[in-house]
Amino acid sequence: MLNNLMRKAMLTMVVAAGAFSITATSSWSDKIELRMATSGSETDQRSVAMLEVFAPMVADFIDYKPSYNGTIFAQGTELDAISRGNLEMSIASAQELAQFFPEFSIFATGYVHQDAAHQVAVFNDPLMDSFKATTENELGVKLLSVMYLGRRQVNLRQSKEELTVMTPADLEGVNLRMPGTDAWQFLGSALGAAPTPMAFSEVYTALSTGAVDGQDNPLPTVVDAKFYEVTNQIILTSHLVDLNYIAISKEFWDNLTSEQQATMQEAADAAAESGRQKQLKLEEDLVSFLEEQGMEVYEPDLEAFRSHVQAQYVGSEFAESWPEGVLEAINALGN
Ligand code: KDO
Repeated sequence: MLNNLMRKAMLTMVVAAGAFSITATSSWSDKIELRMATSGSETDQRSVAMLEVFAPMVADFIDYKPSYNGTIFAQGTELDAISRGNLEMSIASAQELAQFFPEFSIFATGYVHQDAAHQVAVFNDPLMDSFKATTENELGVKLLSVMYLGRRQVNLRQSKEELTVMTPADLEGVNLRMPGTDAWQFLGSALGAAPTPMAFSEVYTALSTGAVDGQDNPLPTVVDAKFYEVTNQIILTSHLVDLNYIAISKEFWDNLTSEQQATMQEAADAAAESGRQKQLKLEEDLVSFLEEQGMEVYEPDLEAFRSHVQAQYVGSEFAESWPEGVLEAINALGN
């Protein structure tokens, strides 16, 4: 009798355990792996927003797998990897897209975007439709949402006493690291400097050894990457209100149900907004932090920079690629 009871109890436990593991297994196997690669750090606000806002909102059906600091895919190779089916998502840039489609350089042009709100208005305006369609149809990449990277500033090793920068002429001969694509190099030249192409992951060492004189990035990046440890001044040129796009494989997107797509779109927009607000708050607070670290932070002759930079783009190969009327439409969306 006892044996029978124990046998039944054992059997019940085994079946229950089996059911649990099947349930557990089936719920995990229902999740689709989504690999996201970025050259940004794990502590960068865009990465944090993707992990803390995007991932939980899609956790019912997505197994989110982020990789940072360009470890899996070097900066600038992510879009090609997505296009080839080797990656599902990246935090992409207009400058990288301009390597495939030159017209994207309009969103990487100095002094065009005015602020974070302007970026959102532009991304959601019908003027973006042809740009989004091109990336989907020709690259297999869907642009889900626009992220705020921040206002890019010139950041130099030299002290202000050694080199005071008030106009682009003061940057002549300065070896300024810029990211590797043509649009970035053009911006570096438009600022008046001598640009050097270099991946983000190499910048700290290059500044510490003097291989370059400086770099440009928003203040949150200068702090997150600790560039203030190896530089002495920041010139508040605000030469580019910079952005990134949450870019996803179109094939991956098309395989989702319409409900899953709606959830993922909502999650991407929520993550972009969360990261945007944190970056804006950081930009407000970090000038004093950087001055406490001994950095000299000052505003140059902004009108001299704005007029010089914009003059370089007029008649440039980049401006030739811009669709008729788009610059005017972007400007009309500003304040
Ligand atoms: C950089 O390499 O300076 C840059 O700011 C370029 C951006 O488009 C973006 O790739 C960014 O690096 C990385 O996300 C690291 O912050």
